Amino acid sequence: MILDVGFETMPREDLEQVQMRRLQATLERAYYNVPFYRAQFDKNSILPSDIKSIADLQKLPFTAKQDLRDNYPFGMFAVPMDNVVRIHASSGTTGKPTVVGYTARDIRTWSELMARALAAGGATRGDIIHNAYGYGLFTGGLGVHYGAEKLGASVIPVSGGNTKRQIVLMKDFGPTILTATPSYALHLSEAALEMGESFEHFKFKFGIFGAEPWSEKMRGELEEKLFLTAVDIYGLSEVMGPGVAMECHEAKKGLHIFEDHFIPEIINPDTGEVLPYGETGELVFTSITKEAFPVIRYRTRDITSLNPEPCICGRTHIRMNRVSGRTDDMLIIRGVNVFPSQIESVLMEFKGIEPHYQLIVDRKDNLDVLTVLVEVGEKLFSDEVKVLQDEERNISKNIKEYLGVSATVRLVEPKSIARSEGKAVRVIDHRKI
Ligand code: DLL
Repeated sequence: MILDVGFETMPREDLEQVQMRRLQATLERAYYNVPFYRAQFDKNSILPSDIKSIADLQKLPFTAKQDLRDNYPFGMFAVPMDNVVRIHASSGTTGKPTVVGYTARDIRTWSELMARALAAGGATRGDIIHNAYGYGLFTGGLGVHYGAEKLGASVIPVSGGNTKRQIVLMKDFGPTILTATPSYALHLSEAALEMGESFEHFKFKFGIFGAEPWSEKMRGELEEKLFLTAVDIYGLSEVMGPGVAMECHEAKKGLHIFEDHFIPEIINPDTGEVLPYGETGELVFTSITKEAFPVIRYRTRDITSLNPEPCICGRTHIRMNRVSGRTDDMLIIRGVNVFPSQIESVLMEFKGIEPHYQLIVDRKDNLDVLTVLVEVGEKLFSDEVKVLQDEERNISKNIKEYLGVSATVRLVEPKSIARSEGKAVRVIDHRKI
């Protein structure tokens, strides 16, 4: 269902006018209220009024995560703290967290966008949403929560963890929409089976999965194991939280970016050059309605491409393809670039393999060594050692063939790789330790 027909199906010429008006207001707000942005403009001898078209955005420098860190905790806020009603933070793997703030109006905007996103993913006001994204500083739990209430659906604020209780609630309350990271969703299906239950007997229709990269193969796996339609939701704290972009369940082919609030660009991550539609690179966002925490040309580090083709759902907003990884998740193994999601795609080709894996990288005798640990299902595990060894060799061969990198594959016991209740940890890189 299209919740906001006016904006979501707006002809692109009109949309561009809306964007331009909102962009101008954002640039003014940033320039006059955030010393960092003012310095950036001044350094380039630009005034907000010099930006007269969307293309002019390219005259402005990028904003990077480090800039947010340098202004920790509240230095990037464009309103006085009196007007900030909510703070979130994303922890990241190194250093201080990135802190973001919202005014009351920002929270309303976010709730509306999340309501739109849930509707695009198949939710209606008649649905019961089992929200297993973590509540707290992470934007997932509260983002979905406010959107669900705005939509008028019933939300179960279960958060991540306490997995057995989640299964009991699913059985008793009969929720129809599951919101969780894809890795936690798989873990839930496993836990249900262990408890003698099955998602087959639950009432879920749609699963709205995001917050970490997942492959098309993983979609198949989730749909099969959870008996629902799986759709992709994208967002990041710096730009707002979940609900920056959302896949429509009608097409399930890329995520519509809510362009009346965010302007996307794709750049070459090495040179900063803006790339045309269809080319893969780093996603960059400019927010055009946020009050407390505007971002101008923010480098997300997420790798994707933009698809301007019209969509069968009727939305006119451009689609971004599934995020294949982050520039900082990319492993360089003996000079070859590898994303965990590419390994995932190879693994998922094999029958009897479970979608639980971990990549261990180390350096031996000055050479990078990649070991792929992957769980096998009970059935394959009970086979003879030789069968398992053959399978390890076959997977390794395919990784070499498709990705050009040598990897030692080790099939490990069912359930031996740690499960996450939020974002899965796919890579352990001992070279960095
Ligand atoms: O993960 C917001 C979110 C919550 C999105 C719930 C979707 C659902 P952060 O913790 O700031 O915010 O992490 C943002 O997670 O830059 C991506 O690298 C990754 N990410 C988020 N959604 C997807 C997705 C939330 N659908 C970072 N596919 C982003 C791939 C995703 N990666």
